Amino acid sequence: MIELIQEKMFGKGRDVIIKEKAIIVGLLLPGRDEWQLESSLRELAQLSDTAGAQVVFEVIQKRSRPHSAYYIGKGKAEEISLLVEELEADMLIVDDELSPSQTRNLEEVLGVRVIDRTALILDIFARRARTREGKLQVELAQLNYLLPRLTGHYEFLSRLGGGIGTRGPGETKLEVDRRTIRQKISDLNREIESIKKHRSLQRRARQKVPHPVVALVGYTNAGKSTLLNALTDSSVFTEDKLFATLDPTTRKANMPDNQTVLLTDTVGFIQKLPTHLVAAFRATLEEVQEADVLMHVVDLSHPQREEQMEAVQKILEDLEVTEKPCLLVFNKMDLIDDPLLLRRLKTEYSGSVAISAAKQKNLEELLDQLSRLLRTDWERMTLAVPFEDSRTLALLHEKGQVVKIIAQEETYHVEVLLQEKWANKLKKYSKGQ
Ligand SMILES: Nc1nc2c(ncn2[C@@H]2O[C@H](COP(=O)(O)OP(=O)(O)OP(=O)(O)O)[C@@H](O)[C@H]2O)c(=O)[nH]1
Ligand SMILES: [Mg+2]
Repeated sequence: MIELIQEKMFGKGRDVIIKEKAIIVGLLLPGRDEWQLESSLRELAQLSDTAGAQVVFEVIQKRSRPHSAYYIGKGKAEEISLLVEELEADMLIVDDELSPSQTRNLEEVLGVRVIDRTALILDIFARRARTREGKLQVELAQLNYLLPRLTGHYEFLSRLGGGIGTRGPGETKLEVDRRTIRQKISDLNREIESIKKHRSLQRRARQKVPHPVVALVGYTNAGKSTLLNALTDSSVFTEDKLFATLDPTTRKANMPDNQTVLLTDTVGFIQKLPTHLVAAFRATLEEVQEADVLMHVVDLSHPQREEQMEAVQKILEDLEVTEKPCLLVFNKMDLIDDPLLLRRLKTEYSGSVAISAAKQKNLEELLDQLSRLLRTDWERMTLAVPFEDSRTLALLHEKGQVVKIIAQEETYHVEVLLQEKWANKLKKYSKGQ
């Protein structure tokens, strides 16, 4: 029976290294069609795989709303408990966030760990955090998630041993004592706050040479880091797994018109992104809020492309950045053999570009579109500044991007890119005025 199911779900002959076996479960609620649920569960299976669990069975239950005590119905929970025994599963993974009591009740019926979507994502983040800031942010999110779930739950978990849901960032195990956790949360908040200040100083230093900042945003696995690498000749870590990138990276890129921009790669978004995580990652996501232009990278080949775009849009709204100019980039076009689709998207989303970051296709068109967007923000002008007016010249260097200076007849003719505010202030120097 087990072999049969595994074969059905993963195909024959797949190399199965079983670390932990998981059963996944989702609810078919009114207003949600089966296909949406299926795709959400497929993503949950992918997340489970990234966290090191193998999905051995998938359960769907149709309900009008989640059961307040068990999420699924009690009868269903008992059915699953038989499955757990038969398949020797180590845990149940649930496609939504559970209340502390739902988790506890389910664990009592099943006798194995119950992990919800939030805990699973937090676990992946805990494994992947590399920088000090990333680790602090993940730990804060984990502790905030754990705090209301402590009563009895953790003693139960410790009885069941470690594994997914019990790991902290790095090699540490999560702290489980309530008082220590409260103290830790306030320490972490303080430390993150101080890192945040340091970041904003860094950002200000960066702005002394005010290159426009372009932030890459998009659903996890869309190809943001691959695109950053392609455009800047760097080698940021990329992987065909969810959440390869956690910490923002900024690199310089040269535009066709010799303008320099700063490209920032950020953490990928996902549907039902845990609120604890968004809150904890505020500092990192500020990179997005500080950007002049956004590039929204979409995996063109993904069957849930539209839903993923919507999920990203929602998070951008939460971050209050929808007013920023945004270039829509359809990536992985090499996987698409449908010229009609490309044409349709081009009409539907005017100004969008289709590229392949991995195959470096259509990158020139992307850069052209990007320059166009940047130009709406940065005005290119040529100013005539008298030799003796060294203050204005200094101001141009400080606030603008000086492209070229020619000294002629006691005047500097300065070709410069300026943001609107400064362009207006310095208009009087404009040649031809
Ligand atoms: N076929 C194809 N694969 C691509 C392309 N761009 C990226 N990929 C692959 O897609 C996977 C994800 O790429 P990443 O660049 O890590 O994606 P990301 O958006 O940075 O993902 P996270 O950091 O996890 O949010 C990798 O396996 C890449 O090799 C492309 O243009 N074509
Ligand atoms: Mg990445």
